[in-house]
Amino acid sequence: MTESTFPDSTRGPADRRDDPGPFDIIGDVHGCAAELEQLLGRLGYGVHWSGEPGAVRVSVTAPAGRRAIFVGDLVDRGPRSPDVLRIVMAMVANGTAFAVPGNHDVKFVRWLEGKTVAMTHGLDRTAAQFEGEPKSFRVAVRAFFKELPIYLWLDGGRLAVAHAGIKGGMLGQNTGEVRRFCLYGETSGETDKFGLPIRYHWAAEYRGETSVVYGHTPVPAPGWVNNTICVDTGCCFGGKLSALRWPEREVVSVTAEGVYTVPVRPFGHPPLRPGAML
Ligand SMILES: [Mn+2]
Repeated sequence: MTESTFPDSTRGPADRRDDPGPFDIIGDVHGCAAELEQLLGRLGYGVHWSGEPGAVRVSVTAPAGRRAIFVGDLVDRGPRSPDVLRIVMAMVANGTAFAVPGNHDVKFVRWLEGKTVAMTHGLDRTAAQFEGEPKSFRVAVRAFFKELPIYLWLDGGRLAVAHAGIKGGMLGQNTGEVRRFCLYGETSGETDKFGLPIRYHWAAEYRGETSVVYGHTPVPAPGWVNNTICVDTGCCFGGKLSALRWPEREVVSVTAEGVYTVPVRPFGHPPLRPGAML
């Protein structure tokens, strides 16, 4: 995915430091609707489908006082991106969830807008799944993503959520550099032998007091690195879909029902940035 796909597709940050939660922060869903329903159930949410094929509706209830937060990358690679969007859009609309965009979501929106994008990294599957969807749904999906904040800052400043992470000094800012980091993390601008962008392990250098919860890089299991935790456990690759409960700091995971996309790069944090100061 090239960074040229990042323009003005999302809003600035959402300063919700006055909101203490509690929250259930959910990693990259990537079209895995069955696992999302299962995870939401484990967390105490109720997902209720109604309507006919072609006019499906969903409503979601939350456990008392709790809200979900999606770290982005709702689409691509998995079998049911439209249903994932239906669930998350219903939750954001009724106040039971917040969400931030991922790099896949931004690229998908550009495809929805008819712009020229490479049909790679699972976007081809999402496009095929949208063939049967009405224009009204496409319009609603685009509007949904356009309204999302680039990152969330929560709970008295103790918690931040961004798709690929955020560095301490970036909190409160909304520059192009910050927005690019939130979507893509620390990259070198080059691609590796798998054709994927080279990433660096920014979290290893993190020294901030704000806990940062992010996704983007599939890891075998969520674990704290300094004051950060990655909750992308590669569900679409046959791994798990995971949530971090905040402030409890408990991880809840469900196992993928299948391998929807064969991973080309092994799970795990990327290498340190050359010259990283630890
Ligand atoms: Mn992802």
